[in-house]
This record gives sequence, structure tokens and C-alpha cells, in this order.
Amino acid sequence: MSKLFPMTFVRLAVAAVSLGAGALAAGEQELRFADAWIRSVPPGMGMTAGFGTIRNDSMGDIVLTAFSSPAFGEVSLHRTDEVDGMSRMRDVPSLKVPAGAAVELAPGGYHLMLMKPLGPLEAGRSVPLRMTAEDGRVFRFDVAVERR
Ligand SMILES: [Cu+2]
Repeated sequence: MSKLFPMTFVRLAVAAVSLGAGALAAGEQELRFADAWIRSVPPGMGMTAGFGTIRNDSMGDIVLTAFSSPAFGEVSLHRTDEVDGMSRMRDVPSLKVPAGAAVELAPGGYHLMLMKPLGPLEAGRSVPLRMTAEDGRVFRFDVAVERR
């Protein structure tokens, strides 16, 4: 017994150190999509958009390079810009979310462009969404469909 005690103590100490560094509970992702919502559209509408705040709770930058959802045939990241008084959408091939920071997706700026819906998109539903980082990590979210 007296020989086991020091070993147990060392293990506990190591666990405490790694918890302090990560600060993420089990099942939590390093990336959050806060206040996320997808605009509801009437049936037959071929596209809609998604918004929210992508927050990076990790110690390293996360560069998102792909977006997908089983509810849409095509998902990409767009940015709306005002050019000579005209509103234009540009494709954004990658989005860097710096460590400990957030990027806001909001009407008039960054947004998820959701094309070819595969089912109805009325308010009250929620839609699974995946974001893939350039290092291969995949982050999964459930995004509410809302009328706003
Ligand atoms: Cu767009």
C-alpha cells in the first residue's frame, strides 16, 4: 500500500495540470457556434443563409476550409461587400478564427451560403452543420431554423 500511494499521487497531479491547460470539459468542442441560426424560407426556395458567432476556445488558431450539411446540396462561406453602393457576395475559401477570438457571421457580412435544400426549412427545425479545419479537425453543430 505504501508503495502504491506515491504513484497515485503523481497521476492525479498530471491530470490536474492537463485540465488547467485545456479547460475544456468532456464532449466540448474547441470551436463554438454561438447564437447560430438559419433563415427560414418557403418551400421551393433554392437557397438560404446561416449566421452566428464562431468562437475559438482553444490555444491555437483554427482555419476553416470546408462547410457541409446533410440538409443542403451545397454549403459555402460568403461575404457580402458594398462596392460602389451595390451589395455583392464573394466566396470566402478559408476563414481564420484566431485563438481565443471570434468571427461574427451576420446579415451584410460573412454568412453561410446554403444552397439546394433537401427538405423543408420552416422555423422550429434544426439542421446539422459541419465545419472542417485545414488540419482535418471536424466540428459539428445543430443550427436552429428561425424566422428573423
Ligand atoms: Cu451568399
